[in-house]
Amino acid sequence: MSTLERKRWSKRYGEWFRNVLIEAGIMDYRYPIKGCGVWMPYGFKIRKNVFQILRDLLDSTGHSETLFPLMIPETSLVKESVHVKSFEEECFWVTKGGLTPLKVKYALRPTSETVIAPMLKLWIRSHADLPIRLYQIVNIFRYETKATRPLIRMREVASFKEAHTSHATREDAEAQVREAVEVYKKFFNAIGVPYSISQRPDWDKFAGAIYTLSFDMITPDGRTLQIGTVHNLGQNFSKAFDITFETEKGMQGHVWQTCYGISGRAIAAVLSVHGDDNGVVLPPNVAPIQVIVVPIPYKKKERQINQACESIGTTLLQADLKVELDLRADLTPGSKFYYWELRGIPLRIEVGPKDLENNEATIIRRDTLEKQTCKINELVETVQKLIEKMTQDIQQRSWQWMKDRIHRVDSLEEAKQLLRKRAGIVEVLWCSHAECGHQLEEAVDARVLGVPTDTEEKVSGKCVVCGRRAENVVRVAIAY
Ligand code: 5CA
Ligand code: ZN
Repeated sequence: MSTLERKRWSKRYGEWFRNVLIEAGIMDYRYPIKGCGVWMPYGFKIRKNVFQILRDLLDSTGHSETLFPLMIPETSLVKESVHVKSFEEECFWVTKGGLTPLKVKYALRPTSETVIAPMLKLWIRSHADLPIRLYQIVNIFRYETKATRPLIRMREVASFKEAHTSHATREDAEAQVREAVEVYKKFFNAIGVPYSISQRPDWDKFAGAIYTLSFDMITPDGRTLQIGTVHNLGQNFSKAFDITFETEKGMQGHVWQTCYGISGRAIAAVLSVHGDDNGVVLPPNVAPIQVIVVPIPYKKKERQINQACESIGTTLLQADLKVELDLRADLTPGSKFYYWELRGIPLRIEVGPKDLENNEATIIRRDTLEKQTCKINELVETVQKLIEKMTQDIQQRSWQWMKDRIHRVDSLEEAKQLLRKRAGIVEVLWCSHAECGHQLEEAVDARVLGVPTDTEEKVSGKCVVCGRRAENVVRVAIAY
């Protein structure tokens, strides 16, 4: 993809994203409730692949999948005082059973700390029961008041992976936070999505957490999107719900907890970072179909060409590739190309009369649109190599793209200019006082993402706001 194409497409990113979701058969957002979308068959397959990668990573690191109820009695939700303050306004409330008003109303889960806590209280007796690492992939509901956007800001977040862990010590919970960050890094690397990791400022952490680490990506229009968060909950919920255990020394203690979540935004991220004017570009491990075979019909040779395509399909299938044939007779090859490019299929194989004659096939990469011919007997090897190369190239390109959009500046004016141009993430030095953080947000008309935790840097210099000695680098961006 040329940078020119990237530029045009990124200028109208919001519109591009909305259109591509429907046109490529991923999500239909026209459901008659705001903030609810329909996963269409093709989109659902992408969703399944993406979440399978996450499931495998969690399953292999000591997490167990569970399923808790959707509804939370108000009496549970109110127990943690900070949590409820933030979430009560964001909940959808069930107030009636049939026509009968409920004595205690139920919230549809906006997240599940207060669903899981009363059960942990019953399950945890002693240090031998710890750690407990649970996760579930469910829908959650949030009455979002900011502009809703498909996948990015839903009111029914139909794809929400939440993990909840409990530990015997503060140190164990700390270690779990680091482990969760590693899991998320592996996940985003696997789907080729670049990220920065920052510790959110205190005024923007998860309600009920001690601190929040956030994964943020840069969207094609130069804003940022929070694509995953890891929270250290300390003992806030365990004290509110009285989740105690007998320690090794025979004392009673409250458990230490963490939680971390990833939503359909991760899918928005995959679709967004790799896409272009022709549609989405799917990394081969996420694509429901990796290779689409399209015959180029030629008079009197139709049957032979179709047969050659079928034989290619069988060969690739035997090599464990996800391959399909497009033998639709009512469509021209051109409209088939358009159709599959829009859907982001990594490789297209064409067989025309000339290919047939030379015992060859033509292969086109979706990401670069480069064409090459290949002898039929070398096809499997070539396709496998291309898939590997494309996986690496996609990842490398998107990381480079992101790195080019992180800017270090030393004045508010420069920061403001860059952010106004939607140039990505801006880093400045900061004294770490909340006061200056708020002033910074106001001065540059953007959000503080937080202090980097993915780089190690000895900070020396002055706070960009007050001129006192700086303690940290801080990232600022126009966030979605
Ligand atoms: N209980 C914690 C960890 S599971 C929690 O709810 N954290 S959260 O509020 O930060 O949400 C986790 C992730 O879900 C966020 O990082 C964000 O990427 C995504 N998310 C949050 N709200 C929405 C929404 N309305 N639509 C789509 N994704 C969302
Ligand atoms: Zn300052």
